[in-house]
Amino acid sequence: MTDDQPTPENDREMEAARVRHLMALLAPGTPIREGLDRIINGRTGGLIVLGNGPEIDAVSSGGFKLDVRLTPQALRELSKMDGGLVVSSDHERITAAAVHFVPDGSLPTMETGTRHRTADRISQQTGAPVVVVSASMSVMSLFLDGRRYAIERPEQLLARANQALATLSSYRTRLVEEAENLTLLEVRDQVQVRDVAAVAQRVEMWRRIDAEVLSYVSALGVEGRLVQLQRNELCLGVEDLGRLLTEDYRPDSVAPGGFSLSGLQKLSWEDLLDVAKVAQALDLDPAQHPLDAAMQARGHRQLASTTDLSSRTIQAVVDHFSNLQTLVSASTSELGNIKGVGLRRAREIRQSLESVFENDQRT
Ligand code: 3AT
Ligand code: 3AT
Ligand code: MN
Repeated sequence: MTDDQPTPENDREMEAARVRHLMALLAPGTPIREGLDRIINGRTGGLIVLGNGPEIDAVSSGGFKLDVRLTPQALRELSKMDGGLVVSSDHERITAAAVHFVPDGSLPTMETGTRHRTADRISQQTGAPVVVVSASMSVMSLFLDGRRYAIERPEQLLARANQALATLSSYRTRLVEEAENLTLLEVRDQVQVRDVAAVAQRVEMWRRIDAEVLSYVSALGVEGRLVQLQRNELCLGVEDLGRLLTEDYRPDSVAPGGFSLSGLQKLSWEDLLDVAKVAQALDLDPAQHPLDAAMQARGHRQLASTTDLSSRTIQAVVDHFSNLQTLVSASTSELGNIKGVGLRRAREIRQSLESVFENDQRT
């Protein structure tokens, strides 16, 4: 199965990506959001079609054509009239006001109020996103392709972002523990498929929560700065860890590009918790690579985490040895003879690997 096939999951993902993008365009700090907040604070309502063009004209009747810059003030004042607004696709201009929209009344909608029913149908009929500010409920919604999404207030979003950050932090702790455990097993040459899959699993779990945090950050706009800063702290090293893991353990039988953590993105949460399914999603065929089969690291991760060698030099060192065990037992002069290493770096490599291995003997 290729990634660009139009499966229901892909459709949902594309839709989710579009909603995230729109939520960022409607985030605090943008003129349109400031206008929407003014409408709410003034206890009036609004119906705003995001995007203009012939499809929108076809469902518009009455109102006034105009072409004014979209400012928070203009949005609020023009929304005081009955009817709705049309804004340009780039959210820069208001192109019509006091429009009575007449979308196809046979399109299904679960909404009750006329403003919300109309917004839902405009979006279904034209594909344009439509924002509604409810006068009676003081809430904002985004209608897109037959669905309604709440545009949440920053304090609601912040509460959930902070929860997600706490989860991200505990997942990070757990991931670091799994990676340390893997180091221990590498030193003892006792790594099995299940141990590698366990780290991959933790990286993917972390990534999912991180994606959630990022969607809050973009929906929070200017209010999301502190969440963003905390998130940045919690992502240090994780992406590298995922990459190093695949460089260390991709079996020679699996083509480059296979054994990729992105394969785990397709797993449901339930399947992700099952290491056997994780191993399979990493292209490790259970007949050839059962969970208790031994694996050996090439040494990318240890070299990257204990030395400051460039990735090119690390690659040269790794290419020279068949795995971490032989690398560790190599002499300084053998290391030094590798192209791009030299004696000084060879000593550095020896020292850092020795310290990893000695740590094990002390514990
Ligand atoms: P007011 O003078 O404000 O009472 P209006 O003609 O300006 O009347 P509005 O657009 O303010 O009308 O709409 C007021 C309410 O009328 C909103 C909605 O509950 C109801 N309404 C409007 N159009 C319809 C319709 N086609 N079918 C059912 N109810 C409608
Ligand atoms: P509220 O939650 O009351 O704001 P609603 O969905 O209950 O929204 P209403 O029937 O109360 O909607 O109508 C409120 C206003 O919505 C009336 C009118 O200014 C605007 N509106 C309703 N239908 C349309 C339409 N077809 N085109 C443009 N504006 C409309
Ligand atoms: Mn109403």
